[in-house]
Amino acid sequence: MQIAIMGAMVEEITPLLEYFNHYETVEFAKNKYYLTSYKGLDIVLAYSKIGKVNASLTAATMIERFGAQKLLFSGVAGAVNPTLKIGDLIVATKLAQHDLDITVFGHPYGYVPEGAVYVESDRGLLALAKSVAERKKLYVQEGIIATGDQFICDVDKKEWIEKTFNADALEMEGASVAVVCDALQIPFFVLRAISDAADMDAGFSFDEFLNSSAKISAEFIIAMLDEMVHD
Ligand code: 3QA
Repeated sequence: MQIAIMGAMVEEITPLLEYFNHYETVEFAKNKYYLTSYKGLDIVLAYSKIGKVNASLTAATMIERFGAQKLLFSGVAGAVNPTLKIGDLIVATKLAQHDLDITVFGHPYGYVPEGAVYVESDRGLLALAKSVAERKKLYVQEGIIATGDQFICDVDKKEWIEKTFNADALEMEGASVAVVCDALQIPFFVLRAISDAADMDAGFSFDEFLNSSAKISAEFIIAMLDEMVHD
């Protein structure tokens, strides 16, 4: 089984690279892909660089060029749902692109013809996350993640995303990865630990908590890999 693990920023995959320790580096399309194996699982690891376009390229590359059969995204997110605090984990049940707008033609926000507003995560991976959370006595909230090519640091924008997509958290890559995986029929899921509340203080909060929250997410991914080894 070849498993892809991706983040957007180097900080989001550094805890995983440090954990795996030995890996081979392959360069492709102006990016680096790290190949390793963990307890018999073949792993391709990469950070895409920020945003939907970069994330799409990386997800497609991991699947088409490196043969990934499942994709796990690990990283940080801005909280929309006020129950989510710094360091809390959220796993996406479904994801939408909040910056996609052809509403003048009568379509809903986030929709393009032949697409869908929401792409759903793989149920098997969600179930796996749930059982790992129970075993580790960790709380992982399930919810809707909204994605767009903007760092949100404004309460009005955040509230618009909340009411338009019923979103619980927001970030800049998840939904694009979801579209790619859905099209290529690869089970995926997106896990994020909260780094900020997408408000006025988001920039400072993000800088302060990027590393610690990225680590919380990465550690949960490793616990999931440990569980995958057994099936
Ligand atoms: C944005 C990163 C991008 O990959 C999306 C973090 C956390 N809080 C967010 C928010 N709005 C949107 N997304 C997020 N990630 C950071 S850009 C800063 C780069 O600094 C999730 C995310 N409020 C690099 C140093 O110059």
